[in-house]
Amino acid sequence: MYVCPMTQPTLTYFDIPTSRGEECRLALFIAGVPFTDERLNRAQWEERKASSPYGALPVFTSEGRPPLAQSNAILRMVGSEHGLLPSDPWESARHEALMCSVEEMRARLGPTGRIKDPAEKKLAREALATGYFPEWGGQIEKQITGPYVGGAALSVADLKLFVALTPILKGSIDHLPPGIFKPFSKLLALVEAVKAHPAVVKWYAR
Ligand SMILES: N[C@@H](CCC(=O)N[C@@H](CS)C(=O)NCC(=O)O)C(=O)O
Repeated sequence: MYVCPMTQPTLTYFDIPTSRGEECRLALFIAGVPFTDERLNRAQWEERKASSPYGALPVFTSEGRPPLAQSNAILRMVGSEHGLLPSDPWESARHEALMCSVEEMRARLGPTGRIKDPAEKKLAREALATGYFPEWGGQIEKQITGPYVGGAALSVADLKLFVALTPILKGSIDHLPPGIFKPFSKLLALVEAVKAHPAVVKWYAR
């Protein structure tokens, strides 16, 4: 049985408005869970890294529980506790599979950010833009019922897609044209629907 903790839980991440920690913060906020929004700088993180479960952030801590790491596990926990995942286990697992696919996409894109040589980086990103991304976008498109992944109800998978795709759609990633997702109308409509969701608007207006 779930026992409500006496102190509010903490979501620990970096002070950046993108990526894995942001989607967890957004999910907690939308779920209406009061939480401590702990933001570490690099020096603070280096001190804590070795004692974190998997040497990476985000980490979610709640009284009486072991710390929970891995963004998808945190999102699944918040989503299933607070109605941001479907109650049907199979449909819920389909949402989780999509979140795994977003992590796979990040695993392809992330290393290109660490390429030092500008020409090499450009080539790597252009290869993703013409090969990997159109294929990935097509796979995700097929998973979307519309406007959200599961239809009318917002889920943590929608939040993850929104956070992961926004920098690309804004053209913030060098050599990734913002138009790479243009053929995927459901995907683009989903991002717009999440952006316009009243709770999401409220989170970014804080
Ligand atoms: N699979 C993990 C990946 C976590 C991850 O790579 N986190 C990055 C920030 S988005 C991090 O902690 N980087 C700092 C480090 O690895 O020291 C998840 O989904 O949470």
